Amino acid sequence: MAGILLSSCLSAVFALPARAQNFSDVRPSPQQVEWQDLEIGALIHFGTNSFLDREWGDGKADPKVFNPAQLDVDQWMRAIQAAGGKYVILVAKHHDGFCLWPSEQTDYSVKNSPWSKEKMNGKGDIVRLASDAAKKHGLKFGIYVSPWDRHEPRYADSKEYDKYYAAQLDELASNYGDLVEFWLDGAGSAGHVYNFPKIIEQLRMWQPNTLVFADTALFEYGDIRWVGNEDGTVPFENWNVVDRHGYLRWRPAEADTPLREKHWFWHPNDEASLKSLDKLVTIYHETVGRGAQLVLGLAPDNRGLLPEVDVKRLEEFGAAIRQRYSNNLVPKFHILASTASAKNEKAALDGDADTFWSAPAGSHHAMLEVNFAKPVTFDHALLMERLSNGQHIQKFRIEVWDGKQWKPLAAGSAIGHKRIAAFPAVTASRIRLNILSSTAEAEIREFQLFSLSSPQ
Ligand code: FUL
Repeated sequence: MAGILLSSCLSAVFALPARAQNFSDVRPSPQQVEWQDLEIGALIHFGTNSFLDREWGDGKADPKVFNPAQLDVDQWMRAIQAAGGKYVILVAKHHDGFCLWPSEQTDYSVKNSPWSKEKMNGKGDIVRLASDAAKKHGLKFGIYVSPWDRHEPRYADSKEYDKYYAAQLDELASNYGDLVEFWLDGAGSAGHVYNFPKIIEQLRMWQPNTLVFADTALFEYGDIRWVGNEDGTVPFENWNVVDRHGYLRWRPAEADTPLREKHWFWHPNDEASLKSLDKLVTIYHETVGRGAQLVLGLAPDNRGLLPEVDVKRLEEFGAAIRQRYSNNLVPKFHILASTASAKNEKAALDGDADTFWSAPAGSHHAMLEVNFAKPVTFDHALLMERLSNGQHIQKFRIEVWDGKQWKPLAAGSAIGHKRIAAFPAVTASRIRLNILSSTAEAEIREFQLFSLSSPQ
């Protein structure tokens, strides 16, 4: 009997971790918290495809075609910065298998290009140039290394290819400084078995802080998930915790979309596909404004430069976002009371995302009110939830006092890292965030209001 009791107690204890997993208890790692604050990144595609008017190389292109005459990685980084980007991911190897660094594992790389031989004294290394330039411009640096490889003969043998891939990753992870993100692309990999846990072990040895991006179907234990489309939109309420076969994990969404419609690599005479400024602003609202990361695909041309029209569009985009969200009406007009609770609330109303307001301990419902001395007109609200303790808010409304009652302006379920709500302009002196339901006490970093149609 005692034996039976003991074994049933033991099995209960051992079963605990699986049963204890609960959405609201799952928290981000410090690296994920930091990464979510970056908000905008860039993904750079450059390789033999850029010289051959191709999107997906077949792995047979001669390295001799890779010969940019005016390569200027500083120009790439300046444009990313101007767009408001905080990190850059370089496609070190795309599906064609051509490596932008002189890998010792293959001859299919820049080392056999005229660019390296003639212009770089045989030492050409685009990963080195780009990672140095990123650092110089204050951008975090990451890499995309395509698992699918259409050149490498070992691809036909999963085990041998895993060794090849791990050795390449070893080179990249140990030679180019801190990597913010390691992007595993899922295209073309269907049916192929990769030993990703082993590969990631290798990465972690050099890079304990790198976040792994992968489609949930490709790699179960990724730190960042694909948003599910390349249109630059989050078409759902955005929760950071996802369930993968009964295993819950904090896995924020990254929405990647190219600056030119449908094209990740540069193509000649393709200017018409450049996304308009309006489209990019909409994309920002539908990604960053829905709590996801936005990654814009940029394509240097066959000179090795981002086309001037692309640079101009990136500058316009960055300026438009800065201009839209630079005039937060809350700290400008909110009347600060001197009570202790008002001081706590101030942390969400001060325009400083590093401070936060906590609802009373143990609460599942709370309000945060803004009071203006005289009525103010606004048409957008920006909310940021503090996520270090998990994503807790599950239902909210933004409401205004019309003199008699509270009227809803906007409503939703998830707030997450950021939530931007647009509504018809309204003029009011009392506005509140009504947190109708939260799994634990809500924590708000920012509650901001803007008038985008008519500046105040
Ligand atoms: C896709 C790839 O097939 C595209 O070529 C591009 O690299 C994009 C970012 O991911 O899966």
